[in-house]
Amino acid sequence: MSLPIDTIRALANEHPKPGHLHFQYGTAGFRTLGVNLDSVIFRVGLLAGLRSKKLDGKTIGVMITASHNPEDDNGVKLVDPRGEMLEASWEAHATALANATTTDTLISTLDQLVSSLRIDLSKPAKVVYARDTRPSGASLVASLEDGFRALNIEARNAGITTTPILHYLVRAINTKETKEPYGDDTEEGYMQKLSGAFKKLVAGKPAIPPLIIDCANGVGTQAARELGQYLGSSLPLVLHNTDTTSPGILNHGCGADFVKTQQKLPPSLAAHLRPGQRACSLDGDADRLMYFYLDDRGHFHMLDGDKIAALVAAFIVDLVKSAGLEEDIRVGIVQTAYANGGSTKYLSERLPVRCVPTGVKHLHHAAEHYNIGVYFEANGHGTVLFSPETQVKLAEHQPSTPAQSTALTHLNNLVQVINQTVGDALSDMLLVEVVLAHRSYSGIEWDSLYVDLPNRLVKVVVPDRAIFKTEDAERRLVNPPGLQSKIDDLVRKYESGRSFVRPSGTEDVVRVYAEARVRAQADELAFRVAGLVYDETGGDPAQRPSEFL
Ligand code: 16G
Ligand code: MG
Repeated sequence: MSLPIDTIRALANEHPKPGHLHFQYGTAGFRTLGVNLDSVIFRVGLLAGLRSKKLDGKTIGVMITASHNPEDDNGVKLVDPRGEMLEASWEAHATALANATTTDTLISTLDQLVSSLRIDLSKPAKVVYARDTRPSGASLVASLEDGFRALNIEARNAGITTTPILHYLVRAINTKETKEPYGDDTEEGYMQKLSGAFKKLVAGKPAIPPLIIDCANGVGTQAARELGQYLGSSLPLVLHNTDTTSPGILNHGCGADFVKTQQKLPPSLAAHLRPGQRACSLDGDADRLMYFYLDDRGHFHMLDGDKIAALVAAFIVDLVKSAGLEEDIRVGIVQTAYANGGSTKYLSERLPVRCVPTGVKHLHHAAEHYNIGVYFEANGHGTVLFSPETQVKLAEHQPSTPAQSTALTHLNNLVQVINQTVGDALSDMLLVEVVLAHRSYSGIEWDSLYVDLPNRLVKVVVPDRAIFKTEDAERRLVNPPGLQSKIDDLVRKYESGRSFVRPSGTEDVVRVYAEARVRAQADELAFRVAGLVYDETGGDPAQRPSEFL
């Protein structure tokens, strides 16, 4: 069987590539201004079909979203059959297809992929797709559907939903009628699975006070609303920033990325949050989560991905011990260089910690090496993976005491409450609430598990970020030559100083991170390292990054 060239040609001609643009499938898939994405999304439709055929007709996911980015941006990513990120080797195929300049080159690129990857075109192709609430979403979905039409793909529209729900659906569809069904392959199935496990986990605990959720004016709004109905009084949710139709407000002055980068309360919550009350922010596609609270003096305290990891990992370690499975189940944690030094110290005293490069795919794969792998990025993206063998062990283990039995039941319910396909703000939120309920912690006790080292993140605009090459999980620069030793010399001057430099995978900038014992020192170190980076690339002295500009 060969490619339906005529159909592809006719449809491809309706989605021409803008001549001047280059597209790159990066850590977050393709991402740029929504108005520039028509051809890319059409071609992603084609690629999803090839990927499905290559995997013997398994269902592939396509999510149209630009997460925490501004409203005018959009993007697209592919989801592999178990609900995980697209296999890395296919990122290059996606990039090649997206950059084919004409319909003819697109068709020849497709042909090459089919033969080099030995794709059997007679296999069926199945896809499930969704989008977030961005205004450009509807027309991009139409482009995607043209891509599906071109390859005669069986496509299921999951409508407007969160990224993690789409990942859930992919896994649920592909595990239907297998030995390890992930859940009913509907949004209701997701809601039931998570809320059902949550209710069992908090049964018998004192009533949980209401939790405020900042929905970032994004797609998390409707999912949180629905989840709230399933949860009922087991977890009262109070939703804010729920306007998904007014222009310009998605992720604007709110959402998980705002909280993390500004390290402050979304102004829209100021009138609603009482001292001590727990609140959390989702990002624009609800795969990141930030908790926070105000203390008695009204000071803002952020509980980020590192704090979530510390809370959750310590809880799971304790449950594994209580279940009598300490010798059988190895719990480990995966972080990136952005993890606060305070968290790494706290965690390494309790369990094995690994550091990997930024990006969910790196964390996810590293976490798969543990029996139970907890991974979180400081920005609030993360989840917990239970290996297939561990899940069997937990399901079949015979406890010898009532205490062991209780701990085992909790672990089995955690397997259900956690969305293991990808970081999921709503699932992570339930997980956090479970631990807080079990530990009888408020935000204050949780926050005091360890003290964050003051830190600062600075962006440096450089002519060519591609010259920045890193090693050791992005903690050291190997290029430009000599720059790392200058950074080392600076860092040594600061108590508990740490700093690293890496090119962003999503923006045309180089990022500088620094932390130190006290705030002023962390700021100073960050700006001095940023200055070194800037000088190295020969920028205009007037534009040199400075705290004081
Ligand atoms: C993307 C990644 C996120 C990472 C961020 C880093 C996924 C799904 N998302 O949002 O994990 O933290 O990029 O951005 O992998 P940066 O490279 O611009 O710093
Ligand atoms: Mg996101």
